[in-house]
Amino acid sequence: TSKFPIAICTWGFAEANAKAGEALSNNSSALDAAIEGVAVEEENIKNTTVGKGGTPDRDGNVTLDACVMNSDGDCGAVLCVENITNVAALAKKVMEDTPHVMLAGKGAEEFAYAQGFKKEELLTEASKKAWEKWKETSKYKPIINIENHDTIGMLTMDNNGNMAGACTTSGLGYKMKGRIGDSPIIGSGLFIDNKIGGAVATGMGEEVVKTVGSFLIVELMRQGKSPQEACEEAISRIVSKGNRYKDFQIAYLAMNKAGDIGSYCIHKGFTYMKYQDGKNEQNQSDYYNK
Ligand code: SD4
Repeated sequence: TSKFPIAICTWGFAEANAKAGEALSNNSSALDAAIEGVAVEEENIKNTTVGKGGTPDRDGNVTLDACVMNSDGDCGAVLCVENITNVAALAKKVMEDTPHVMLAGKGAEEFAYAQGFKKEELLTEASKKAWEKWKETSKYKPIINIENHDTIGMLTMDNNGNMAGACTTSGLGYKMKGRIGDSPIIGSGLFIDNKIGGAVATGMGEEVVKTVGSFLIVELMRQGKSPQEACEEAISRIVSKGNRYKDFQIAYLAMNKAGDIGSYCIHKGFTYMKYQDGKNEQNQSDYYNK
């Protein structure tokens, strides 16, 4: 049995993870496999936290955030983009075809059309109905594990042991217009150092950004912590700030250069997928609030 390739991703996105794993087995680069994998959820209209079918902001606009990072340490991101489904692929275009790392809003959208991406309506009938229902009360309270929490973050290791990753989301449901979360922020929603390992985050993005969670995990692994220990330390930075963590969920998933995997979250319920040796399995994460 060979250790590589490996694909892991947040939540029970079996099809997305299998897609990445199979691409890796067919010698795809780590980054292309991750982008192909997450595209399954970007295109899945039943996933109301990623891509097409994503929950809109409070004004009814579906705005997407995504980033990618490759094994050379190059990265790209798009923030608050409308009308484009495959925003992780778009983030790769920013990385490869512009002198920049991030493009936001209309600029990102125009760049997408110039690159041949299709203009699409991202608000589905179902998410429009749910938004109209939400407007009756307009209460904004993030719900742990459900509704607000199905972002896909993926880490891949190819046949040569090189790592990459992608993170893509529609962000928190009914967020303020223009709000950006952790998912497109390199070092927060995603970070890869091909010498050390990588990490991805899902959950209440504001808290991940405040603690630069994914970068923190990779740096802790650099200092000798296992992926599991590093994820636990990153969660501890958040929960040690006081009781507010009771109202939100954050989950981290990490992999080191040896292919060891760790995950930790605040509240029970986070799962992740692992593809290795041709097998695609769902795993439960350990959690803090017992
Ligand atoms: C955000 N981290 O925008 C994302 C939300 C998320 O599943 O993970 N949803 O803050």
